Amino acid sequence: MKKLIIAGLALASMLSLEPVRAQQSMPKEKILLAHGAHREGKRTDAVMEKWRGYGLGQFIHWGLYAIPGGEWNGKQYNGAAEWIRSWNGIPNATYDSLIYKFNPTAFDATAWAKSAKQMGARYVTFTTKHHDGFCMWPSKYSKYTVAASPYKKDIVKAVVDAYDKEGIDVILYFSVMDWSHPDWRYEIKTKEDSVAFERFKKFTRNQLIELLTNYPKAKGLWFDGTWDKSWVKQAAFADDLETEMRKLRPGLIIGSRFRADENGKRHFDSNGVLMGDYEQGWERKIPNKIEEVHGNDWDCVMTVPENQWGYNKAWNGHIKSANELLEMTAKCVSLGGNFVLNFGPQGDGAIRQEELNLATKIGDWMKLNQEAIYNCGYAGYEKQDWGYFTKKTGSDQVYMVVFNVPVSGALRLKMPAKTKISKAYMLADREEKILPEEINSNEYFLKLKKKDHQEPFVIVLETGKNAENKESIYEKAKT
Ligand code: FHN
Repeated sequence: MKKLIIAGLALASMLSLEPVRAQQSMPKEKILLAHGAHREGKRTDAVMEKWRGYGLGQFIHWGLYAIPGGEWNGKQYNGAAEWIRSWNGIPNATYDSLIYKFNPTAFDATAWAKSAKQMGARYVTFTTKHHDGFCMWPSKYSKYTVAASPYKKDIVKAVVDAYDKEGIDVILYFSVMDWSHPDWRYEIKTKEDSVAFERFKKFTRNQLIELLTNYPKAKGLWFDGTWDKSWVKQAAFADDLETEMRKLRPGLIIGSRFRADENGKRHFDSNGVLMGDYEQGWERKIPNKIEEVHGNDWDCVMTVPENQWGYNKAWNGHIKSANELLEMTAKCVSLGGNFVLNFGPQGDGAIRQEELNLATKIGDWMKLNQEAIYNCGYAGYEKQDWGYFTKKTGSDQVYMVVFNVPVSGALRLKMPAKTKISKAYMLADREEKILPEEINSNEYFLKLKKKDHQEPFVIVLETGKNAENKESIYEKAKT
């Protein structure tokens, strides 16, 4: 009996020492699933290791919706510009005839890729087909593609080649929901719906295999439009298709939006385990604590205005500044995720000046400070008021990405127990050393030489083990 209790306690303490687990919320007993997650915990292969270290990415939403740019017959559509086809005022056929106007003479994939490179993006997610169903590649399974537009040329190929040339990995965005396909259904209510949806499933499979075959340089697929009942009920089909795609392209990266399990659970299966290689639920929101990401890989996709992905002429509401976006980048990296910033090129293919300016500003900062963003992740330190800690993967190098300097110019720093600062200096100027002043056990002030910083900056911390027992110097308050 005694032995049993000891074994139980040992197991319990082992469990509590374990890092945050992959599961979201574990049901009491494990449910047997035929189409649940294929793996628990993070992928450990080189492709995914690279993905994990990207830090910063670019999202591009480009399609026919960029031509009206959120405006139809002089009226402004209040939703996201790429959803304008769903607006009551517009007959579908009228929207679909935008294909005859699609001739983006200012489109220059190399210029896009160079701007992304300058910004510091290490991967790009590009819309091959958004909800309207228009294909940016000459798909042989659809007539609604670039091939039938005045432009004619394969845009996906141009993007993949140009970004690949700049050393930026490409992920292909694909909306399963397809508003213009006659066999698409939101829900399957009748025998006819069921027959039509079977055809739609085949069509979807064909297009995905076609994309993977045509663009072997692409590293992954970014799924969208997978929330409707019709698709959620296709657990077996989607599971088989995922297996087929992974077989065709070993190393392929697929997020948690692709398929549901047989109980209709999306992102996390009925046992609370992530389905896919990374959590894809962080859209226009960022977690606040490491516990919220459950030990999984994740990325956050973010718009510059509140909710506009495709080009919107109006560019209304709060427009995020470069510093706000950099703060989001640092926050994501500090919690082990990547930050992906969206761009919505115009109908003529040019990227609007406001977005180009943001990219330049972010890139200028990244040039000096990227060391704190690339191949970095959660440092294991308590969050502090001045900004975010990041840590170089596989080393003890810690970075303080500072956004708020107190009026005193002294940054308060709480280190984990028995960790000392052996050196602190500015990343942008390594000669600018900062002497840490110890103010309590594992607590320091870093007094900045300059208080009026206009831009965020990074301090590098070289840390070591604190062998001395300082408990006797700093007595804890008796309460
Ligand atoms: O409805 C889309 C939206 O237009 C946009 O593509 C975003 C990007 O993450 N995804 C969908 C909503 O989740």
